[in-house]
Amino acid sequence: AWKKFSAKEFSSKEDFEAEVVRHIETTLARSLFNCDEAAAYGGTSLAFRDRLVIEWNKTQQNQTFADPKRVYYLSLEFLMGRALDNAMLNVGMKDVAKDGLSDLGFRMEDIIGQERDAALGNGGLGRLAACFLDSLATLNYPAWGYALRYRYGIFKQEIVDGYQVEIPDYWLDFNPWEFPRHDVTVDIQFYGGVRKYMDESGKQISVWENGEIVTAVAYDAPVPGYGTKTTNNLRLWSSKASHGEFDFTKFNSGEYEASVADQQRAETISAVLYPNDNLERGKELRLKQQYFWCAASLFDIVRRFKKSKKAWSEFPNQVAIQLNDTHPTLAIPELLRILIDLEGLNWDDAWDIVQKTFGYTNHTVLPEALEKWSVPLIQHLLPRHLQIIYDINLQFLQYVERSFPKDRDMLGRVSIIEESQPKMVRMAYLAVIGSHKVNGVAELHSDLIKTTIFKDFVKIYGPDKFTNVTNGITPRRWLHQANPRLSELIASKLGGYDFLKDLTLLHKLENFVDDKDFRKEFQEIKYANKVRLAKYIKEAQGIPVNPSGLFDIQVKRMHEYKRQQLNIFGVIHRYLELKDMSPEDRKKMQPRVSIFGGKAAPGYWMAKTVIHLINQVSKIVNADKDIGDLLKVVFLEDYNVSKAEIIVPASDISEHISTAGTEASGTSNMKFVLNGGLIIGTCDGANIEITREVGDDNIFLFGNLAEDVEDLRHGHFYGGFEIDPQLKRVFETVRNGTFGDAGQFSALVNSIVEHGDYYLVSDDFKSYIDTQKLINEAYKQQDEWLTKTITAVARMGFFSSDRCIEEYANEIWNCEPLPPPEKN
Ligand code: 26W
Repeated sequence: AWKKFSAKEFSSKEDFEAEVVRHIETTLARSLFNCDEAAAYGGTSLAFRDRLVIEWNKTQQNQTFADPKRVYYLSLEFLMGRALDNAMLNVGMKDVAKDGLSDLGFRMEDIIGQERDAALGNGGLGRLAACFLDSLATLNYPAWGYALRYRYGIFKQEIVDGYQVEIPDYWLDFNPWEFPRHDVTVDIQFYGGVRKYMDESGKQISVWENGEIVTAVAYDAPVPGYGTKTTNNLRLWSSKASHGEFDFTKFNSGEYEASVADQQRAETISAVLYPNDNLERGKELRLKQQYFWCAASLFDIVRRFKKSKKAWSEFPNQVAIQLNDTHPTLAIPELLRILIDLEGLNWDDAWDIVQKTFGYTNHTVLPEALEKWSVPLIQHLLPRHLQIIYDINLQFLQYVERSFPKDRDMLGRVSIIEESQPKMVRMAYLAVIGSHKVNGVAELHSDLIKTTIFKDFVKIYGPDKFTNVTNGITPRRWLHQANPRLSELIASKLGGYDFLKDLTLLHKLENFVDDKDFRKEFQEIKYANKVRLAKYIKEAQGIPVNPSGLFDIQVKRMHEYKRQQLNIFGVIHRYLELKDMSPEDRKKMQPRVSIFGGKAAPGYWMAKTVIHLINQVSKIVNADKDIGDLLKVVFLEDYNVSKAEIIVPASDISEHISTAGTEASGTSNMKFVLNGGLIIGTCDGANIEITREVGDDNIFLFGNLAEDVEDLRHGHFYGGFEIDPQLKRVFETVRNGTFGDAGQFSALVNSIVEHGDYYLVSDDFKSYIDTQKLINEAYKQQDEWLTKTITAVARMGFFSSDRCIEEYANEIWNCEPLPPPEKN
């Protein structure tokens, strides 16, 4: 009889050590004599992975048996970061492992630090998807994530002479967290044509044929929940040449190179993550990626549904599919194609199923980010889908015409097809029409989509189709893992770690705002986290910073709408002010460290110019003997998830200063406050709800409101505009070459003074620097400051992604958790 592998926790550190050694010597085939940190990381990961895999198998078995409604989260991006620390948290026994590693001569942090980030995403949208997977598993929802297995994740950023340089991120050399499923494959078709004919009963049949086939191979990664055995699945598709396609005639006739070239072309589909954030460029390969992933995922979902032998009308009771932005919108026509062309359903039944199955989340209102694909491109690549999209549009427009016979422009406005040259398919409209619910990601954003981009659709479908689900973050990674000492302190006061599963319990911390010991320790932890970041800055960037200064941090993708330019102009203003002062006056000033980090899309010249300016300012200011510790400027290279885990707990003030109405939610704002930092921000995205929760004494808001943005922009063109004299002085300094490269930096200034200042930098500058002054003064009152930060932490419970997932489950997916059986 088989002895069942026991998944129980390591019984002792000796037990753990033996497992690590066994994996190093056998699984990794390495000699213990040259066991380095990389090998120790490998052995440790494999030892924990064994435990994870057992629960993963059981969870999947249990879900197959119970066959509940499942959630499928379709996202082109999952910014997972590192897996080992999270696996240890969820399996338990990290302490045992720490002791064991120490016996073997290693430090836990070093071993954790060996892992490369799984960086399959650009920014907010991808990290949100990763937080959602964590919450779904923790709350026992039967849920799968589907994405692409990119060979290259988001590029690695290097700063060379102050400029961003992109290095490929080949992350798959050694990845113990993925399992290739060479037996789980799907053949995906591209190009070809559509043949139509009548069958015996006179029904019109469409056959998509003679295309090119590429095979999708599944790679699975376990997603463990916290405090539960539930371990869900993230399935990533990799592309390879199909066996049928691999040209054996070429192969045999000596055209070996040509046949390998075909193979490489197929593999190109899943080769690289597109590094654009909020910018749509209409590239054919990107559309191929989208279809390849949607078609493979839907085939998989339908295959799983068919095993249960239920009627098709049951499909929406078994399957909820969430579209993470419009990137997976082709799943809508693809499901229709499967139901109608392959399964023989009629249009009305198929359409009913599709609408009930899909939900769509919008993450941006920036016009340049709204996806549109040219009709000729879709015609060429996906001829049958184009027909289906036209059929959807026809049905929809007929309905609109019946409902609004008097509004003559309505049809043109809401048509899925934009009548441009060439014609374009508006993916967001297709997503709205094909889904039963559409949500924004923070209250303001959800209101904005109803009054701007989807205004007509609110008239057509009524307001109930549109809803809000304010984003959240997982407290496991963003409190416990990133800030273990704070987590431990909170646990000591609250009587355990229940708050990691119910973040609203943090409110009890308000009872301790006046507790001297608690305050002292809270403050010490912040300081220790700043020391840790200062050490990292010294190692990585060679800049010495004083941890007692005010740490002012802005880390996020580089984009004009996020306004890193406003921040650096504010820094320059401060520099000029300090230079003007007498040495005595300077002594009264609050020392500051301005820290920036973030990647610019490789083709985004203006964002790269801002990076360059920050680095130039850093060079000049940091070397200025008059200034010393009063101002240090740092650009941290290659900002990513694992660096965020060091940066976030170390902030005093973080900047969330987008032009009002442009940042859909923001999620790092939540991370910073949860870790005892305050924020300076505009009335935008989730900043507004953070203010509601923490109270307006505990946040620094400034700037114009979203409702005034349009008029202000208009005024820039027609009324002309006044530039604040202090900002003018900053501009002159930038233009006269104080920070080098006067030519390039002039273009940045000109985007404001000559080209309309679209992002309202000049309108918000005064209120921004005034607010920064308030912050300097407030920070000097260390006691009050501490009260603010503790109070804010206590009031952040709402922003857990667990709350967020419960809202999706109840309002959109209509699905229930499936807790693991008591005994297994
Ligand atoms: C097609 C090009 C493209 C690529 C990425 C368009 C749009 C995107 C994303 C939707 C951009 C993004 O990450 N949006 C962010 O989503 C976060 C999670 O909801 C929000 O917190 C951010 O405010 C929003 O910018």
